[in-house]
Parts: sequence; structure tokens; C-alpha cells
Amino acid sequence: MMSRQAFLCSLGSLYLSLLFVFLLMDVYARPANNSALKEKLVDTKDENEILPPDHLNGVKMEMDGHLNKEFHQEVFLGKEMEEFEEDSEPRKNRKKLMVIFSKVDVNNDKKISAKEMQRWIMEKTDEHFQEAVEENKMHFRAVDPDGDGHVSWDEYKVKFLASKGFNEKEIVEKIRNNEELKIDEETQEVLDNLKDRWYQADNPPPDLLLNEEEFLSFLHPEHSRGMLKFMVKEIIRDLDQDGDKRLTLSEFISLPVGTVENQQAQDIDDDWVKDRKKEFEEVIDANHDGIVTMEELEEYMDPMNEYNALNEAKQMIAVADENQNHHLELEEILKYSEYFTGSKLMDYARNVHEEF
Ligand SMILES: [Ca+2]
Ligand SMILES: [Ca+2]
Ligand SMILES: [Ca+2]
Ligand SMILES: [Ca+2]
Repeated sequence: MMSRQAFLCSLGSLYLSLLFVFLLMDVYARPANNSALKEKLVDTKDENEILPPDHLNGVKMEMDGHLNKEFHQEVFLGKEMEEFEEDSEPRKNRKKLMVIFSKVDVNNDKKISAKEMQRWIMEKTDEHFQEAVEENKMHFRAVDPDGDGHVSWDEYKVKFLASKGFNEKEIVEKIRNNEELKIDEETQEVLDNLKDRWYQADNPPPDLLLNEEEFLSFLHPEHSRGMLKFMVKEIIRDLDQDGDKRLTLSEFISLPVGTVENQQAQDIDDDWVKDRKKEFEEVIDANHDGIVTMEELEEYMDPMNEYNALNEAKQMIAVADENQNHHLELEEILKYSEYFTGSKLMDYARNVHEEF
């Protein structure tokens, strides 16, 4: 005989299956407008997923002008980033790192050269890009519920405002009747920025309709030349104090205008200033004339730039190259694993030795 609990349980799952069938029927009954179910699916995810992400993987600078602290890890681990973070078991991470090492070491001489690391960085950067393309497919479906392959600015605006808690139906109605939307100042500012970006992502003809590819460059400006320029312009605008559209070191080591309240905290944050100074002088200012131009910043931020990847490779090797042979051996990578992967693995090795 079935226990009472098991009976209730199967009754519950029967109910759920029926509910699901009804939901499906409801959707198929209205093929022209199946946005209801999709919205439900979207709601369960991050509410901001249709917004351009704040952080771009594999790009050296954040859109707010801060240096990307995890850049090394992103170009070394690729899409395995999360796996490394989530798995706190050092033994497993150590194994993963050894597997990565053997993959980077293409000629199998048990050491990684700058060329090998450069090739690896390019490969991992491409991995981040492919991930963005896949995610974009999903996000595009969410903003293009009727599936005609184009999203208008108004359609996107509605989705954006809905994600901010506005009533979607009301917004649609008001836009249709040309009524005022009554949006708070902060949201309006975000919306204005998004619209600028939307214009930039819209290739000719300028109809404010984005297809999937244009929408990708809207969400991920790092992989489109035009959008990269736009992103660089915005960063310079935020950091440039005298309005000459170029950055001096002192402009670069100040926080963006509008975050003045952080100035005091920043003054005492020596490391922050030191890191930025080093990056400005040694890397971004390519011709070392003390000025960073838009072109220099654009080159610096371009994730597909092979020259940058080689520089990065050399920098990564220099950090851990204890025996000074301009190559990385497995032991060196393990010792500096925190730099490459974000997790300490050498301490673990030492502990194991002590244990036995
Ligand atoms: Ca090698
Ligand atoms: Ca300036
Ligand atoms: Ca320069
Ligand atoms: Ca070495």
C-alpha cells in the first residue's frame, strides 16, 4: 500500500505536471504573443540580465574606469573561472591547474614560453567571447518575444523599466499614447545612457532596431570596434578633468568625477594609486609621452589585440619566474596559484607534507 505521504507527494507532482501542461497549452493557444511564459522564465533569472553587464570578462579596464583586478585569472582560466571559484577543494583545483599547465605547454617541454602563454590567452579570450554570444542568444529572445529578429528601442525600454519594477502593461500603454512616464531621476539617467549606447550599436540604417548581432555589441561593446571606441570615449569623459580628451597621470589616478566623496578614502589607498600609476606608465601609455590618448586606451582595452596578449603573457611569466629562465614551470605556477587562479594551492601542498 502507498503511504499517505507518498500519496500526497505523487498528487503534488501530478498537480505540477498538469499545471505545466496548462501553461504550455496557454502558450500554444497564443502563438503570436507568447511573452507571458518567457517573462516568467526571465523573472527567475537575474532581473538585470537584459542590461549590459557592469563587468566584462577578459577586458583590462572596467567601464567605470577601474582596473580589472581579475584580468589575469580571466585570461588564464577562461570559462573555467567559476568552477575554480566554486570548488574550494584544493586537491581538485591543484589537479585542474596541472591539466591547464599541460594544455598551455603545447610543445610538451614541461615549461611555458611567452608564445605558448600568448596563444593560450587568445584562446581563453575567445572562450569568453563565445560565452557572451551564447548568453546573448538567450537575452535576445527575452527582449524579442515576437521573434521577428529586431528589437526596437521602445520594446527594450519597456523590458528595462519592467526589470526596475514598473508595471509593464502601463508602460506599454503610456508609450502608445505618448504619455509622460514619470521616471525617477536616477532611472532616467541610466535610461539616457542606455539610449546613447543603443544608438551606437545600431548600424545603418539608423532605425533604432537592433538585430541579434547589434544587440550583442550593445551588451558586449568589447568585441565591436565601433562600440569599443564608444566605451573608451565614455571612460575618458569620466576621468578627463581639463576636457582635452586625453589623460594625464594625475587625471588617471583620480577617481571618476562624481565619486568625490571617495577621494579621502582613495588618498590613503596607496596600493590603488601605485597599481594605476604602474599600469599607466608601463602599459597604457604605449609611446611613453606621459599622455594617454583615446587610441592608446582603445588598443589597451581591445581584448583581441595579439600584441597586448603577448605583453600580458610576459608579465604573467615575470610574476612567477623564480628561476629566471623566462618560462613558467609547473612548480612556479603552483606557488603563485593565487595570482593565476585566485586560490592558494601551495599552502595546501605544504600542509599535506606536514600531515604525513
Ligand atoms: Ca613549452
Ligand atoms: Ca585631460
Ligand atoms: Ca601616449
Ligand atoms: Ca621559470
